[in-house]
Amino acid sequence: MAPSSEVVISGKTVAEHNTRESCWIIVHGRVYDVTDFLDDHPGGSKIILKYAGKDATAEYDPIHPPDAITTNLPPEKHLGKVDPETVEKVVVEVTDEDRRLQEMHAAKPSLSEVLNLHDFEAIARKVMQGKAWAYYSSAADDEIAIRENHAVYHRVWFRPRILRDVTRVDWSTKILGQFSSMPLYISATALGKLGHPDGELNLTWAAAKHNIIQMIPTLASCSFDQIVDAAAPGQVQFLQLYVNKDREITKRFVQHAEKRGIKGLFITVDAPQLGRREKDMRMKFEADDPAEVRENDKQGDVDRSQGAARAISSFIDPGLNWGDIPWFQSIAKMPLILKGVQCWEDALEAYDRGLAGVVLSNHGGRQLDFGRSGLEVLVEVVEKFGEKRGISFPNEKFQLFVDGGVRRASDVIKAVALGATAVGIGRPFLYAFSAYGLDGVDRALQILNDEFEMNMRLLGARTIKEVVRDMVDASSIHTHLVAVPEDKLFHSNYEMMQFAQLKVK
Ligand code: 173
Repeated sequence: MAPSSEVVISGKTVAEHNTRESCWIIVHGRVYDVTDFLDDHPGGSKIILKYAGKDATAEYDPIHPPDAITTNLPPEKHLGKVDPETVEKVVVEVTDEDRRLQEMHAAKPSLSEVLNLHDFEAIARKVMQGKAWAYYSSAADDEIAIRENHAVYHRVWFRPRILRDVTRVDWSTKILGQFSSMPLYISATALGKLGHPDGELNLTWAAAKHNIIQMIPTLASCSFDQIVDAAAPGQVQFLQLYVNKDREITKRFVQHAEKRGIKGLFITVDAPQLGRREKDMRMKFEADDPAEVRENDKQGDVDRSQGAARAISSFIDPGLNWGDIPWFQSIAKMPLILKGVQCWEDALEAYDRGLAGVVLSNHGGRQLDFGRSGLEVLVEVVEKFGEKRGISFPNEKFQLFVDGGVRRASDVIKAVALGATAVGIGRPFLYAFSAYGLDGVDRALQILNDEFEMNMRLLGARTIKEVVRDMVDASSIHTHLVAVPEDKLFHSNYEMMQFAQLKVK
């Protein structure tokens, strides 16, 4: 809360500071002098100048962690509170795009007509704002890895067992010692409010209802505490961590998270720099006035590589290395897991250094293109751990997770049969809440549950323990070119990449 002695400034005064020479903005009812910060803003000065003298909250909210402005500006630039009565309401212009999206929203199928996770993607693509869709759906470079993430599941086939009494089937499990109704968790994804005003809270609420674990992202649109506060009593949450160059900030965050009851820390190790997501980059430019973009290009003011994600990721430390692991072990008691491991050598190193597990992942195909799918890496990791350390999986002491490309309970079951404790699902839940809010995520989890019941019975597995290695044939997993039926559902959602466009009418 602001101290009661806080200065109150009228909206009219704020409005007078609307130039590059003196630029004040309002965010969440507070006034900030950002004049000296303009050239340091990772997203460029232009976007701030657009709101000079005005309330920038609506633009600020989805892109920034809630405390970005207070931590980045020195205290003397926090000018005080604005008198809300005196702020000229920003008249939000209803654009043709807004009208089109409203129509699309009204035309959405009812949730009972949504039958699988692919459906959410197809609907989200139609109803989401272009920028949000581009940010969520984009992937690195030529987008080969994102497609491989899903395609790899087509190279694993089942060897079901028959004549077992499958009247009762139970697919609940434990993840890092915590109960989960299914062997999956909601993976961390940034900027939830781009898709829906309640952002990540949609995931928290749905996870509570279904007894599923949510991994809270460092770069959520809602604050960490909001997300923890929204959890039901006893609800389990994990935390995904981007490590700050300033280790004190990371230490405070981790220790705060532990105090708030977080049950596992997933340290992201595959993003020392953010991948190039060209769909996202192009969208930024298409949304701008082309003449203005060219003008700015000349001035060198706009860096084409700076999408929203890149802009807010500049704090991430590319210097993070194995030597930091003992430090993490000294500041946290909860299980530590490396997220973004892509070969058996690194998985083994994590094991030898006493970590609790690894997420085998190429970051949803958004980082290094041609990073292999988590599922393929899983097969190699399990084999080598057997060979080198004589241990088998799933294993309670060191747990393997996989994420990327999962759309069906059968995908999850394949990963479990190959040795994963659980899989992470990210984008499908974003698409679900972008189109339908909380009800969408609830439906997505319900669909997965229904799929589990059927698949467990048809596979002849009554519990997750009975989902064993012999139930799958993964002999083609390392062969990237094999004749398998194309997945029409996935491919009709996949959007062709674009080339740069000529500026002709
Ligand atoms: O994949 C991402 O978009 C991501 O991890 C990220 C990283 C930094 C800022 C925003 C998103």
